[in-house]
Amino acid sequence: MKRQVSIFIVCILILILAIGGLGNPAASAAEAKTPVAINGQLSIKGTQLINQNGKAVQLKGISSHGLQWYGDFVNKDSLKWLRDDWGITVFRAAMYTADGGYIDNPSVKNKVREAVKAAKELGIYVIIDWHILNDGNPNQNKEKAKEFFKEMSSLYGSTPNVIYEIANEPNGDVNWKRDIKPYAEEVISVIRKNDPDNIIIVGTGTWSQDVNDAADDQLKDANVMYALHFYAGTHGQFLRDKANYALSKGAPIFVTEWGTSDASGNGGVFLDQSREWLNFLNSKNISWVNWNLSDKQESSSALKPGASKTGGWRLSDLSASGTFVRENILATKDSTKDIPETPTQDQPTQKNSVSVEYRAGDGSVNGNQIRPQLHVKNNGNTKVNLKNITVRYWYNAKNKRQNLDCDYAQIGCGNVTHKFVTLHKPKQGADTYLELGFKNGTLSPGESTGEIQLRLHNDDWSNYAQGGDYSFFQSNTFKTTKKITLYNHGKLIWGTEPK
Ligand code: DCB
Repeated sequence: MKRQVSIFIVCILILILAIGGLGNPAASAAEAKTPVAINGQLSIKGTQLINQNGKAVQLKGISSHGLQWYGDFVNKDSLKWLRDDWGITVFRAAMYTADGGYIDNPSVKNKVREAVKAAKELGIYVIIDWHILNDGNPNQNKEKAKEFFKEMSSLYGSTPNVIYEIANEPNGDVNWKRDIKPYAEEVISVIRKNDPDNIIIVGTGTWSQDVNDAADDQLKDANVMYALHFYAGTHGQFLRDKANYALSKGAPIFVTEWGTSDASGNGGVFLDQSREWLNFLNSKNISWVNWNLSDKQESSSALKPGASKTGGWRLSDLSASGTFVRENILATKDSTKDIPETPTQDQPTQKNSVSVEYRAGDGSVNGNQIRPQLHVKNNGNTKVNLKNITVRYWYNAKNKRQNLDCDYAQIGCGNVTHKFVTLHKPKQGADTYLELGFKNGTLSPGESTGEIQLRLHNDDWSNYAQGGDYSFFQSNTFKTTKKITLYNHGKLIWGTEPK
């Protein structure tokens, strides 16, 4: 009888173990095929980060806070948790140079090495970030940087996990051509002696916002990307415009740092603005890393004060930012895709489900008003939420302050919002666009907004020369046009932007 009982218990135990094993297929699958096992050596094609099979890859992950302050959160356990529970494919080790960082305390380098070792064992990518900040000109510690990256590249030259970020955020009186580019050339040549191919990311002026400057004067190395950083409470469309400009010039972008907070790392959180940014980044397949993994009492921190330093976080341990970031990494866990053959400007995913019709409100080309009249129409078979849709009318404002009147809209002028955006670099037929948005309402399949009649004028009521404007053409009947563009959540869904 005793014997039967013990056999019974053993059977139960085996059963429990078996169920436990089956119950966690995700963990065992992750063990088998890690992000680096799948993607291997990264490189650049056009502006796109690609994997060893030539497929586009969008890495997503989180950055440490300053390793000299919050290095305890960086260890194999926390990274494993982030890989398995958050789905990160990349981790960034932010090694401050000033502020008690590497220059005064070179031993923080050991944390970087610990992070790389863990990343190798876990099969995730890792960014070694030379985190300049108060030392805004990277040349200030150039010799130290060369020494550091010489050592890192000699250690990791054949480790595909590693990405080098050689200047976090140049800022202050610092200029791409004069300061950053020459610095980058020297550091890159040091790295390339030991490491022929891993990705190198270079920061840009104004805390890594001036990707346009880098795009105008790019580095020669084939596997270089440029850092774009944003804080959702501070930086909006003007910075996405810079990113678009850089991409249009063929400059690859990596968002190695962004926050749900304002630019101080605190304030907010600004989740709507963050969502707008992530939609943009996802639509362009741009890799991103959130700031930051720490429990510091500031809104950009992912963890609540006192959270464990070794992972195992319950949802209640995550801050509002951490919760949002985790969800947005998990949302698109499998992030390799085939690269579309045609550029995103005229992409095949354009299903023409929403389109725009236009007519010119008066016959004059050189008058003191521009009078576009439009309909936005839903040709698809699902309902469209107008709140997500924006419309751009592209034209030349020649640096004059712009005004808009809505004369009539079937859906109500009060429902139509607008802004004028001056392009950082003018395009063919446009130095500006008028962007319309909608406060609410939906378009059922087949439905249209009905007429929206607009009038633009210069502040000084001087004349326009509409003849050269991208979106303008003379027609007194409504015609479908692709030169007025439509966006869903900021993603182009109709038309062709000017070049
Ligand atoms: C960047 C830095 C990063 C900084 C965040 C938020 O700086 F790369 O190190 O992190 O963005 O400001 C913050 C931490 C704070 C810490 C502070 C100083 O979250 O806990 O006290 O660093 O070490 C930026 C980014 C953008 C702008 C300004 C800064 N901007 N900045 O656009 O004005 O001055 O630090």
